[in-house]
Amino acid sequence: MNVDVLIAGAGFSGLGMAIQLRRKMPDATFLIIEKAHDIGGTWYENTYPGCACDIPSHLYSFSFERNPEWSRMFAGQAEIESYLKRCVEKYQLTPHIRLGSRLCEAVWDEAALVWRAATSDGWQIEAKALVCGVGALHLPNYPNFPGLEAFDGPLFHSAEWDHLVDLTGKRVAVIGTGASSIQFVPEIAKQVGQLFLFQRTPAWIIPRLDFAFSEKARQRFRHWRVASWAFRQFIFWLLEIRVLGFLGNRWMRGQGAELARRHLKKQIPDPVLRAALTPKYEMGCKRVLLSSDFYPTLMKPHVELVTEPISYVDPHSIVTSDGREWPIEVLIFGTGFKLAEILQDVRVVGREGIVLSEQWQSRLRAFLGVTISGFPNFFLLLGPNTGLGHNSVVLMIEAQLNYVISCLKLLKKRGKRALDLRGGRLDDFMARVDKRFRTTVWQAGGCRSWYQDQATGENVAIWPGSVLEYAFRTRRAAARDYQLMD
Ligand code: N01
Repeated sequence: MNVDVLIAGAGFSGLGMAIQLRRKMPDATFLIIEKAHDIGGTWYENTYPGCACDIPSHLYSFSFERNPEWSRMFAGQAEIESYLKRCVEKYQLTPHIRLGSRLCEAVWDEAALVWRAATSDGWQIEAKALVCGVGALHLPNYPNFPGLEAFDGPLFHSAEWDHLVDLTGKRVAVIGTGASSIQFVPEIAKQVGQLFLFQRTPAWIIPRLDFAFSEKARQRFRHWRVASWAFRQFIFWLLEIRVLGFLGNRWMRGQGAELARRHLKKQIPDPVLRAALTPKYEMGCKRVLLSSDFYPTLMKPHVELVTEPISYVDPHSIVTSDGREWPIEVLIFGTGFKLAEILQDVRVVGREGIVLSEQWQSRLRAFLGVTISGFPNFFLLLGPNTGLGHNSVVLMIEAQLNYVISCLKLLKKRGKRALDLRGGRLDDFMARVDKRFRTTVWQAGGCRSWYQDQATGENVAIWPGSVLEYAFRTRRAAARDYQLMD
């Protein structure tokens, strides 16, 4: 099969790419391949109880496909998934999506200037451009505790929730207190008999100002498009200004930390528990979490926070380093994802036989998080160093979609067939990124996080700047950055 653009992944990134191709390059042919059996990416895979967005929904959606119907300030997983499905329907993408088809290999054919891709379901696809929207957070991290394989009960990860396991009245252990865990812990606590929550590092948590939009409010968003635009702008600026704190403004960070401390003090009257929940690194170094029901859940008599490190797991319990045994029937991992392994399972071979996973062995790197020297017409969406700690990542995706479209238009305008990032551009870009990190809270905030390469400590996930700056830098591809080929 031949297409102009092959897109891997049918989440926000991949679907956004297809929509922008439809809108801005209607003649381009494209195909989306998706490993899962439905569209939605993160919002298809994560179905744990309480799964929701922690960015206001009006901003966690495409600017070109605003949704006046959001039921709440922070929509739940099912509603976000339906939003994406509506986008698919509206732009008639279904015939262009191949589900249950994983990208296994993509090899650049230097003679024909095309990508030759192979999928898990045996398809061979020839594409002029390859866009990779496979996401950064989809490989569940299962810590390897001694004895885990002998655990004699159901065990699953938040991103692979086993809905067949009935938690009613059970003794359940949850490991991890990150963004996912603080969403499902309050939900399952309503059902379980006993909950042991194993915390390695406490998170900074601020109140989650969630509320349902009234029918009247939705009517206004529906009838006055300017209302949803203005609301979106309001949220954008409210969040965007926070970047100053992450980049080094101590006063601003102090204000955030004060809000979080007050929230903790108000909800956790017990000073011992409060101390255990107080972070010892600077706010923002790890993702700042939003919850108004996590702390109250920890106050419930059948919920216990365990801060001793886990030593091993045996068939019916977890044993901590103080020798204490925690008897459990179900084990749930809220332990996040393996970031460094993104695209490691896909053989991407560029010019002169360079293999992407080998090139990335020392570090994940891409120019503006999107292009890589030696891999012509290959584009990453939400690639390295384009995640955010302060604003909606959908804004970064949109900026990248613009950039990819501008690359494709550049080729069209110049009558060329391929572009490859010039040597040196990536090194310069990465040097600037690294230099910037030195003063940011991500580097200087005294924590280790999944944003960093676990071996080197380099931040490989976050964009060390504002969304505005990123959108400006990706507004158009500069021909001087690329070698154009025909
Ligand atoms: O994962 P996490 P997550 N032993 O990596 C702990 C996005 N997201 O799935 O901090 C013991 O944040 C780990 O402890 P520590 C969002 O970008 C978005 O919750 O490393 N504990 C931590 O407490 C988020 O950042 C939404 O010391 C271990 C937890 O497990 C990202 O997904 C909603 C351990 C992992 O937290 C990941 O969130 C949910 C071990 N060996 C998620 N290994 C939105 O609403 C790890 N931990 C948009």
